[in-house]
Amino acid sequence: MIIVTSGSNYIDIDAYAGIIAYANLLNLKGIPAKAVSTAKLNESITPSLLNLNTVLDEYEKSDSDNFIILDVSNKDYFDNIVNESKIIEIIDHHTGFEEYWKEILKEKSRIEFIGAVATIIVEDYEKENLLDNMSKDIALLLMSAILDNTLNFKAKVTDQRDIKAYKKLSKIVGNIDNFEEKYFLECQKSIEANLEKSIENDTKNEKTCDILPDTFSQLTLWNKDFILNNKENVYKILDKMSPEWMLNVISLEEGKSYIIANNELVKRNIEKLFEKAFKTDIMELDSVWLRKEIIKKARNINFKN
Ligand SMILES: [Mn+2]
Repeated sequence: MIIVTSGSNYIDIDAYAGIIAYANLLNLKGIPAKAVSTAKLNESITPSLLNLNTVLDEYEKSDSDNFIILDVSNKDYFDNIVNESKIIEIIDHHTGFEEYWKEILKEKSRIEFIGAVATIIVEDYEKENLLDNMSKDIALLLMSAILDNTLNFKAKVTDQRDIKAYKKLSKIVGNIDNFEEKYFLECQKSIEANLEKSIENDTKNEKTCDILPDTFSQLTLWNKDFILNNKENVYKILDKMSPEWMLNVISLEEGKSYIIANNELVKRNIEKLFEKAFKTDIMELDSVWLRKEIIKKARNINFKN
C-alpha cells in the first residue's frame, strides 16, 4: 500500500488537504493509496472542513508500505509512521532539503517554492486529465489550503500558479459568495474563543535587536475589529508577559498590518522604524508585514535612541 502522509506534531490545512487529495488522485489512477496522519490538526482545519465528506484513512502497518511525504522535507519532522528507506516521493514548498532529496529520489522529489503544496496537487490532477473527477469537497479543502498558506494571496510567497489553481477549484465548487471571508472568519472564531492561548501560541520571547521589544506577538485575522473591541483583554494578556511588548495584527480583509503597543518607549522606537506615527496605541501599516519581515527591517536599520 502507498501511504500519503506529512509532518509530526501538528499539520495544517495544506498538509491535510494535500494528502487526502493526492491519495484520491492515485486511487482515480487505479493505484491503491491511503491518506494517513497521526499528527494533531491545527486551527486552519476548521469545523466546517472537518464536516465535509472527506476523511483521513486508518493506518494498518505493513512491511510492504511505501510512503509519499507532502508539505515537509526535513526528515526530523516526518510523521512517526514513516520508514525513511521506503519513501518513494516528496512534494513540498519549504527550503533547505531540496538537494538532499533530489539526489535520492531524482524527479520524484518535487520541492517548489510556491504558495501551497495544494497548488502542485491541483496541477497533477490537471496533467492526468482528472480535474473533472475531483469532488467538490476535495476542491473546498484545496481552496482553503491555498488561501491559508498564501494569506489570502497577500504573502510574498504567492505565485501565479496558486492563483490559477484556485480559479480552477472555484469552477469545480461552483458559486460560493465570499468564500475567502467565510473561511478566515471561521479560523478567526477559534482564535477569539481561545484568545489567551492563541496570543501565547503566537508570541515570540527573544531578543531580536535593539529597537524591538523582546515580546513580539502576532495574530492573523480576517479583520481587526474583534481585537480593537477587546483591547483591555488583549492588553491584560500581553502585559502579563512583559511590560514591553508589541502586537502585529494582520488584517487579511484589508491586506495590511496594524501594530499595537502601549509602552511609550516601544512606541517611539517603532515610529522611528516605520517613520510613521501611532494614533493612540495603533499604527496602521501600508501592507501585510510578517513578524519576520519587521525584525529584518529593524536589524538593517541603525539609529540612536
Ligand atoms: Mn504548506
